[in-house]
Amino acid sequence: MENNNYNANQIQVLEGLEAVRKRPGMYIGSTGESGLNHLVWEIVDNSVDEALMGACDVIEIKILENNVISVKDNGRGIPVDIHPHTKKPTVETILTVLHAGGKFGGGGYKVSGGLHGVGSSVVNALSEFLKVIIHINGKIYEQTYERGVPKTPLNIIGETTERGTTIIFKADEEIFTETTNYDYITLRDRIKQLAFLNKNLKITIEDFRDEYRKETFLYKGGIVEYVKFLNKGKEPLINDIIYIYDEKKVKVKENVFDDISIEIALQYTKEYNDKIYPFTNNIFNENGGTHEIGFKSALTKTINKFAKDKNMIKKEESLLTEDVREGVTAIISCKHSNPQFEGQTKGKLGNPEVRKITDSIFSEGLEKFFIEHPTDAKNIIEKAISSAHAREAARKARDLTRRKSPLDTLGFASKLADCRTKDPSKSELYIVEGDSAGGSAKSGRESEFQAILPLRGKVLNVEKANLNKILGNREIISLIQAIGTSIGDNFNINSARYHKIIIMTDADVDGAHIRTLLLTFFFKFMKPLIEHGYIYFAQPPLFKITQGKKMFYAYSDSELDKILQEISDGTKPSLQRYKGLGEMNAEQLWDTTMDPEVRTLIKVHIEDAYEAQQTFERLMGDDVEPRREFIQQNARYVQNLDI
Ligand code: 1YM
Repeated sequence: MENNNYNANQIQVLEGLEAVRKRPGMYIGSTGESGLNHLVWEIVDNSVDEALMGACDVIEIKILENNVISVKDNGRGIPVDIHPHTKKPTVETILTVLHAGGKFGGGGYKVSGGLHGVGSSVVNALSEFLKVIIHINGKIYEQTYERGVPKTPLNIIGETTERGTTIIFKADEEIFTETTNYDYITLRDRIKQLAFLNKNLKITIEDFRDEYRKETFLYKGGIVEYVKFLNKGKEPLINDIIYIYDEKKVKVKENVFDDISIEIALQYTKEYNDKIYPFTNNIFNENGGTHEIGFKSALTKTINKFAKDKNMIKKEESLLTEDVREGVTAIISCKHSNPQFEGQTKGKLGNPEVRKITDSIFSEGLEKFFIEHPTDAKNIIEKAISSAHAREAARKARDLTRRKSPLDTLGFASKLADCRTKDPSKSELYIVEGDSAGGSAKSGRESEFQAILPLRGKVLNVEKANLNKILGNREIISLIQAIGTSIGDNFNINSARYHKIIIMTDADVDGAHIRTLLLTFFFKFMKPLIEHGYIYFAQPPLFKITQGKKMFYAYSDSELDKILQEISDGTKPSLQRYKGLGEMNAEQLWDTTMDPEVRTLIKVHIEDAYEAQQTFERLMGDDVEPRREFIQQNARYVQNLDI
């Protein structure tokens, strides 16, 4: 009877191991490098689980010669007593029977992270050899296996005062045909992450292959230090790293409870993107899940509540989740005794109860932080408000560019006089300062391929504009509509309606200012237009010289001198200085500035636009001095332009 049982078990074990060796991918995902690394994590996870129970605080990982891996912990040691069901030592059962891990664990707070929760027996089955050494109850036990099959009984090889488990194994080249070579950096990075996620756990990694190296990771601050590490080199918006921890027991049925803990660390930086990293039982959930949803809803709710209480936003307004997330770096670490994942890779946590638990733990903690740190709270809320404004402005601009008709619900018509050709490579758009010059340009143009968009200079000029305001400016909106590429992330160069966009402004301070604003706008929102060389400056003349029936135009002072000299004999010429484009009639504007046969266009390069952007930022700052400088410089600018 005993004997039959033994044989029956033995057959089951062999069948189990054979199944793993036949279809390793089912158990470790692949037999490539990721599967190879997986072997290490299956073993390390058991040590980390022991640390989670508070029974271990040091894990040593070694990559030995020939890519042999050794993992050692100072936990309780895998039990060596005879298992009642298999009649063999528990450790041998753990290492030879599939799915034995949890079942034999005897309950308690056990959270396990392995890909399919299959653990050590899979590693054993896929190893050319494996040795387990256990220090327990004053004795050292040892057993070796080959391809999952025990080669020795569990022997006592000495005495000890220590406790813990060591597993040494070599991945089987019959299985891992691609490579059995471990990449130090890959293993090191995950080990570092594990150390961040488990505060006070010391993990070392040593490489004994070619060049010896060793690194030790121990973070007393845990995920607080993780956030600090992720924000290195970024300017913080608040100095503190907010830290919140709590745990809950959730009744599943009579006498059965799930243990759930939620640990969150976050900090705001002055960046615009967010980095929210959710984990469950030390596994990164790339597709988020219920813990992340709970976190985001609590963040949004708490910030809105505080902003309203402090009258920073109106009662009927609210900040959206994307507003409050701007610049946040957060680690959400959930530990759950019975996690339910969606998708094979554990990419998404599914447990529904976790959403509410995370929401309530985080809301409560964040509100407490806000009350204790009102200045930080104010800075965070202000950042979210400015993000909301930028979003709103960008949305408006996008909506407008999507509308087909120039006359729309906004109740204003674009003043664009379009050209007839629909071929962008032949089309030109003149952006003209002022309605009167716009009128001349419209009459003087070659309407087959030249389009005119008059801008009311004053509107732009008085606009002490931050860019949000610029985007709300109807002149700018007309411009976006006319060009057709949309802006920012939605920009598409292929839908540009003109391959020449020509800025035609007066050669004075106002003109220079408008040009600066336009370039800044293109630089910030339609940069590729500049990079493709689609943006130009028109070059209107500064002087008209008339002598009898003859007419000359001078585009600079030196050119004027030259012309005056050339015509010096004869009747005295009359000289007109153009103060603005508006002083030219349609014919003159065509002859001097718009006729492709004679005009000169200045192509704008990205450095010009960058310069304009810098100028713009200086001008819009609080400092008066740069504005004075700008005005002074522009006396010269007018002349520089003509060179
Ligand atoms: C280098 C790998 O496996 N350590 C490890 C594993 C176990 C324990 C301690 C342990 C767990 C429990 C009780 C329990 C495991 N034991 C089992 C089983 N390091 C490594 N350290 N006593 C010791 O979970 O109750 C499975 S894993 F099932 F035998 F208890």
